[in-house]
Amino acid sequence: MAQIFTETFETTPGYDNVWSDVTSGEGNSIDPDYDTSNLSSPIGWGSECLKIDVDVVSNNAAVRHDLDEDPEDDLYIRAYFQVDEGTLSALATYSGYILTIIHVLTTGGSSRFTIGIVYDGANYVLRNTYTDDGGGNSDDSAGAITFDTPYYIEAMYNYAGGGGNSSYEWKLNGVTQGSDSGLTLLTGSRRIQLGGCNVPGTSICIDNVSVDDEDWLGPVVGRQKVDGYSVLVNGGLHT
Ligand SMILES: [Ca+2]
Ligand SMILES: [Ca+2]
Repeated sequence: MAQIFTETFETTPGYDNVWSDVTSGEGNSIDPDYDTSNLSSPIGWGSECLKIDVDVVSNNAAVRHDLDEDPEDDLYIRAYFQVDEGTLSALATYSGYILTIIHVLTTGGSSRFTIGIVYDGANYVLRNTYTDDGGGNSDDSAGAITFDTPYYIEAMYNYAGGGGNSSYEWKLNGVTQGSDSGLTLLTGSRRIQLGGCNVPGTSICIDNVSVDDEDWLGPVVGRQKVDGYSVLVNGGLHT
């Protein structure tokens, strides 16, 4: 195999075929048809993206996809995101709280890694938290995030058995921000969630999510027609 799925949030092939909403209670919203003309859009955002608004932190607001097969030993994921000025202001108010963008879990719901935006007291940065079965680890991106600007995140989580041979790496706009090896894991990745509910008054727009089991996806570099559908061309090995 190679590319497992791509989600562009356009009308075809259909959000409901890929994602289920993870919500509880009222006060938050999930819009898989958000009009990208409201945004500063990079190449390939098309006319619609996912927008998740959070006002009530006690209620979930995320979307979830379970991979069809057994847990993936090698998972590569790429997602674009952008936030508005009000969201960054809210993050500053709740300094240290994370606005989740990507969260990958095991079949049993244990966290593999989470990447989100946090205000560290000086800058808005990405915070990455990942686990091996001996405990948790985290690091922050080197660069500051600003509003109304599209970025893309990539992460690789490799399960190589339980002997301490597993590894992890994550990137922002194609530049490695952190990596680790020698991880002891009990299983691979299975569940993918976008968004998360930690900070009231925030919203995040996400688009062009691709998952692969062989190699980095890289950036979106264009579109092409396949079987009558317009699909993304990714800059990595698998296009
Ligand atoms: Ca849509
Ligand atoms: Ca789109």
